Order: sequence, then structure tokens, then C-alpha cells
Amino acid sequence: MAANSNLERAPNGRGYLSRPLVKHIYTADPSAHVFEGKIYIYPSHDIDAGIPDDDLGSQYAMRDYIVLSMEEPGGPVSAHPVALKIEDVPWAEKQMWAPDAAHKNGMYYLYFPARDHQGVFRIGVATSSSPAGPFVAEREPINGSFSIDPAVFVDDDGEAYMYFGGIWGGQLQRWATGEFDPCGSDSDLSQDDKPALCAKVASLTADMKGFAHAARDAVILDGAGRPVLGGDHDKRFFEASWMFKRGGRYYFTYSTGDTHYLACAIGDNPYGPFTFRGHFLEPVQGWTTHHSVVEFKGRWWLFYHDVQLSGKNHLRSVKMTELRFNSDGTIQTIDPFTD
Ligand code: FUB
Repeated sequence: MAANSNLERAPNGRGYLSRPLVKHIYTADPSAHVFEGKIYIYPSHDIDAGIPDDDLGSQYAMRDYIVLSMEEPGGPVSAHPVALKIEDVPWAEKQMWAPDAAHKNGMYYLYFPARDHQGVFRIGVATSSSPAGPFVAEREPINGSFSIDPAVFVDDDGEAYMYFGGIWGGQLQRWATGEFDPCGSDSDLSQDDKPALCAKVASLTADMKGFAHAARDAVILDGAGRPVLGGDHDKRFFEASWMFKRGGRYYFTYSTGDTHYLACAIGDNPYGPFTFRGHFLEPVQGWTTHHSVVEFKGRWWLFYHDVQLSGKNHLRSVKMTELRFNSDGTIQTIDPFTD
């Protein structure tokens, strides 16, 4: 795919709703949090490793993490020194994909997926006394972890939960039996008429470095109270979990992958089930869509990415825009383009 010649207009002829937060590096999969009164963003750090695009995402060959921060939405964005690199993670071989961070016990925790030396995606944790790092990784991945895209939510009572998983290249479908299937499918099990594969959720141990129990399914129900089916590609979970709480309700948000939406499902407790309540970001430029939602000083913000700067699926740029809610608590749909 050729790089854009006109960075103000997308290939569809429309303008962009918002601008990249930084332009000197490629960033993606933004997980935003308010720490120490500022917004910290934990993105993937996209690089061009010269690997052709495939359905397993081999072209996403990232090797380190760089944390971004800003004092206020719309203000200058700082890119901090490298927070963690693959050479410093004994168990990881390649593909440092979408990370997240949490704060508890006076420490900051960086959660990240990577392929181990057997080619299996696992999720690791690293700690720092500073939200920007540098982070020191545990020697082993989190016991019982697998697949990609960790998102950690700390509830008002201090309990922390990790949501994770991603199908296709994220390998979630290979864990359908609870064990990794090395010869398993690289798509979504062709279970169009059966309940879709679910994201996983586990509460974290008090030290934030382990699962308190085996991961469970974060079930998404349709409007009739039935699990969303595998064939419903507009609604089913693909990757990019996020969780936030608003008005006492738990918002599980995620990407639908091959239909390129960000979707929302709402529940009454952190384990779900969650009822599908619509799309809130229309497809962006680029194959992947990924995000986080954070409240800052009484306003809600969506962090997302697209490929405005590069025109290439694996070289993305993090953006932000304000998120608004309807009176029934559903999220107003955002069009990432303008006319
Ligand atoms: O950045 C690599 C992968 O692309 C992420 O893990 C997915 O969520 C998708 O954004």
C-alpha cells in the first residue's frame, strides 16, 4: 500500500476527525490512564521490520514500549525514554503487542503480550515506581496467561481484573480446550452458528502479578439475552478489550476485527455477562482498530489509532477525541472522518 501523498485527506476523500498525538514515531493500541494528575498513554510502538502483511499479523513486529503523557487534552505530548524492551524480557522472543498499565500498592504495573520462544503468545508484567518507567519485567509470563491484548481494570473496591484475548493471529481460538493446540486453527473455528469465542477475564492477585483463578469467559449477549454467535462478525469479540465503569455499570469495549468496529457491551459486574449496546467508533483508515476510554476532569476521552501518517496497516498513529454518552448510558457513535 502506498503512503498517503495528501495527509489531510484520507483515501476515501474525507478529512480526519483528529490528529496524531505524535509524529516522530508510530504508535498504536493506546491504553490511557490518569496517573498523578496527568494522562499517561501506553501504546504499542510500531516499527517497519520489512515483514509482509499476513492474517496472523506477522508484520506487527514491535520490540519495545514508549510511554506518552500529557498534562491536558490538546496540550503538548511527551514521549518518554524506552520503558521496556524485548531484550530485557527473558521469556519473550518477538511481537510486543498492545500493552496496558495499572497503579496499585504504590507501584506501576505494565502488562504486555509477546510471543515466547515457542511462538506462543503469553502475557507478562513489569514494574516501576514511575508511570513512565523504566519497567523491570518478571522473568516468567503470568501463570495461566495466553493470547494478547491485556487490559487491567481496578474497581472502586481495589479488586483488579485483567481482560485479554484476540482471535486469528492472537491465538485465542487455539486455547478453545483450555490447552494450547499447536496445530489449531488460525481463524475463528468456523463456529458461525455457535456462541462466539469470548474474551477472557481473571481477577489479579494482591501483588498484581498473577491470576487469582483460571481465566473465565467474558460473555457478550445479544439484545435477546443469547450469546452473540460466531457468525455475527459485526458484534462478536475479536481483540482489543477495554473496561471502564460509569454510573455503577461496567462497560466492556472491544474491536470486532474483520468488520473494523469498536463495540460496547454493558454489564452489572466485572465478570459479565455484558449486553451488546452498539458500535461507538466507525472503521478507521487501516485494518486494525484499538482503543481505550478514560475520564479526565469530568469529560470522557477515546484514544484510538489509524494509519493517516503512513498509509500502512502496521505503522499506526495514536489519536484522541471526546466521547459522549446518550441519556440511556450508551455511547454516541463517532465517525473518525469529517466532510
Ligand atoms: O498491535 C498489534 C495488534 O494489532 C494488537 O494486539 C491488536 O489489538 C491490533 O491492534
